[in-house]
Amino acid sequence: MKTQLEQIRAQAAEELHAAADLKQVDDLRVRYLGKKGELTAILKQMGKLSAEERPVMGQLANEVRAAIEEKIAQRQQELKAAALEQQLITEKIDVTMPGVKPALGKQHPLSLVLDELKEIFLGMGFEVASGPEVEYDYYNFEALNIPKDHPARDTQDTFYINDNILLRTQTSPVQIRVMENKKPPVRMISPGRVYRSDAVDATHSPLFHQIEGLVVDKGITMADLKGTLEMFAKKLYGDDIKVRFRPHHFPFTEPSAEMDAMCFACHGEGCRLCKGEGWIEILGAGMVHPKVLQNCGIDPEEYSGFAFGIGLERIVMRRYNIDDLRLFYENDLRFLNQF
Ligand code: 2NL
Repeated sequence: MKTQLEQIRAQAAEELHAAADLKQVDDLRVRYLGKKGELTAILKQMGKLSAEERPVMGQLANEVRAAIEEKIAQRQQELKAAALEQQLITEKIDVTMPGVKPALGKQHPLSLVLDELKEIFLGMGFEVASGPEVEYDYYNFEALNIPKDHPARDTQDTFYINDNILLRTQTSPVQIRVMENKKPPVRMISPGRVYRSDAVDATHSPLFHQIEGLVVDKGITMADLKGTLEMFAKKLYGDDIKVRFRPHHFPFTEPSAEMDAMCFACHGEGCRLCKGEGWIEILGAGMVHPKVLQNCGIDPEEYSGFAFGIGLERIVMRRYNIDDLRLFYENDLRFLNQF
């Protein structure tokens, strides 16, 4: 038995030394030390030995097991170190190689200019509010004093979801909701998507963007409207830009007006951009109709306000000389990369 044990020790050492990978080492561990392994098989024969021989052989068997275990650990260590070494050689990174350039996105011209407009109004103490694009007929029309037979309510212009619910045609419903929930003073803008049932062409789109603004407080007058909006035009187009107000009509404001700014390209001389007019239309505005204030629970005897609406696409088209509205929604990179 002694010879057998010595033989196992020597053979295991030799085979472990020759093992080429961790899998082979593990196979050897099972073969020598496992439950059905060679060493175990010998230990099972210990019963046949005499009482004097048994402890001697037992000790030897333990020594052999310890020796094999050590050899296994040693070989595993060697193989792991060799594998790492190999990995370090083959996976060497050449830091002088040119990198892969990540494709950078760009800001859409609509959000570029919207950010600028927001910044102007934030600077004048306005807050930015948003609200649902799917609205009740009440918030989009009724509360704004747009009567049932008004042409703006025609199904040709409005996407109705059912009798009560529609896609908002302006962002005024956001302002109605703010007035319902907040005691004046109110100083806010509401930028966002609006929807009209229009056929697509160079100047029409069923989806476009509007920025509406609203100021409500005690003693607000037409002078506040004119001063605020003139300041806005100067911040947008430059301090030397003049504005003019023309009478207009909106159901939700009284009186109502449209504001033109002197053409920023020709400074009033008349050019292609302003179609020879010298002026370009910037926005619609007016003093909030008393009925609208009343609808929101604000006493028109105590408070007054002004409101305005700006079409974002038109501002951006004139800024960058873009002649077709469809370019904004097609996401053609040849277009988008120009901004
Ligand atoms: C335009 C005209 C306008 C308003 C929008 C408004 C909102 C409330 C009350 C009263 Cl809650 N008015 N909004 C007022 C005047 C004009 O937009 O031509 N937009 C492109």
